[in-house]
Amino acid sequence: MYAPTTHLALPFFDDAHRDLAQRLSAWAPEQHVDESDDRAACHEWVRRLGAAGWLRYCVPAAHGGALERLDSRALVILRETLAFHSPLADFAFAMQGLGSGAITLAGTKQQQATYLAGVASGEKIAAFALSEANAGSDAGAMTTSAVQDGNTWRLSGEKTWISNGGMASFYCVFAKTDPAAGTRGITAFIVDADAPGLDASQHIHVMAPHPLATLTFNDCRVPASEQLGVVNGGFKLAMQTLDIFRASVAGAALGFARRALAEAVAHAKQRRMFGQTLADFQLTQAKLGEMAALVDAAALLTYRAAWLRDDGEKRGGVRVTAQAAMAKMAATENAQRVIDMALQMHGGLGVKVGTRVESLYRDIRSLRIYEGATEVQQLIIGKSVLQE
Ligand code: COS
Repeated sequence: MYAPTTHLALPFFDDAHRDLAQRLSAWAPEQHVDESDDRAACHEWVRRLGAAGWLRYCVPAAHGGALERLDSRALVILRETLAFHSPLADFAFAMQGLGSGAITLAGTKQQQATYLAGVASGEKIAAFALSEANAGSDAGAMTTSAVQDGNTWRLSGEKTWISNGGMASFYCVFAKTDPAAGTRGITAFIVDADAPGLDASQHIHVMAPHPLATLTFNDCRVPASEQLGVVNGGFKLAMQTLDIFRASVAGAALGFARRALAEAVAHAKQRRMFGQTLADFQLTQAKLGEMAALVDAAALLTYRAAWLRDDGEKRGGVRVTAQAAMAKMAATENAQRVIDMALQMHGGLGVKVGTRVESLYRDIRSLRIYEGATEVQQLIIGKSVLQE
C-alpha cells in the first residue's frame, strides 16, 4: 500500500519536500523488518534509516545533516510517511531527533561534533530523559538532582518512560541543579550509556511494544564538559526541543490516520453484504466522509505549525508553542477517532490480532499522552489565547 501524496501540492511545501516525500514513499514499502521483538526491530530500523540517509534530517548540515538546519516540514513528512508504513520505523526515526535535539539547539561545538554525526548515520542511538514518576505533565516538579563536584556533576534520582531506555548510546537528561528554583533550577546533561552509576536495565512493557525503560542514577558521574546549555537553563531547552518535535508527533498521528482511512476504503470496496459492497451503503460513505475531513483538518494544523516554525527560523526564530500544541492535540485526537471508525468498519476482523487497524488502535493511544498529553496541550493553547 502506498502513502498518499496529493497534499504535497499545498503551498506549505516546496520542491525539496516533494522530492523527499516521493523518495521516501518509494523506499518505505520495500522495507520488510521482522518486528516481533521491538528492541531488535528498532536497532534494525535505525541501521536502515541511517544507511539510506533518512536520519540525516535529524541533525543540521554542519554535522552530517541533510539540510542546513532542522526543518519541521521535512520532519513531519518523514514521520507521516514512516508512520503510514511502520509505527516502529517512525519511533526509531523520531527518537534520533528528539534525543539529540537539545544538542543541536544548545550543544557546544565539541558536543555537537561528538554526538550528531553518529546520530545521523545511525551509529549512535539517542534518548531524551525528562519524565519522572511524579513529574510527567508537571515537568518542573522533577527531583532527579545534579550536584557539582569539582570537574564532574553527580546525578541522583530516577527517570521513567524513557524511550530507547536501555538501548540508547547516550541520554539528554534534565536534572535539578537548584531545587528551590522550580523550572528555573533545571540543567541538561549528556549522559553516556556506560556512565558509572547509570542503570537502564528496568524495561517497561506497553500495549504497543516499543523500547521504554526506567533510568536509575546512583551518584552517576558526568564530566563538566557534558553539561548541556547553561546552568539552570534546562527547562526552557526541554520546552524548545519539544516545540520542534510536537508538530512531528502530529505528523506521526496523521500517518496512522491516513493508513486507517486507506485500510477502511480498501475494505469497504471489497467487502460484500446484503447484495452490494460495504462502500455502496450511505452509512459507510458518511463515515468515510467524516474520517477524511478529520484527517485533512489535522493535516492543515500540522503543516501550518511546521511551516510557521520553518518560516520563523529564516528571521531568527519565532515561538510556535501554541500552534504546535494545537497540531499535536488535534492530530492525535482525530487519529484516534479515525482509527476507531476504521476498526468498526472492519467488524470482527478489526479486533483480530494481525489486522492493521487492530495494531493501529493500540499504536495511536500513547501519542495522546507522550510529549505533552492532550490536557497539557489544551493548557498551553488556553494560556496563549488568554495572552492574546
Ligand atoms: N519555549 C521557551 N520557553 C518556554 C517554553 C517554550 N516552549 N515553555 C515554557 N517556557 C518558559 C516560560 O517562559 C517560563 O520562563 P520564565 O521562568 O523565564 O518565566 C518557564 O519556561 C516556565 O514556564 P511555565 O510557567 O509555563 O511552566 P509550567 O511549570 O507552568 O509548565 C507546561 C508548563 C505544563 C506547559 C510544561 O510543564 C509542559 O510542557 N509539560 C509537559 C511536559 C512533557 O511534554 N512531558 C513529556 C516528556 S517527553 S515524552
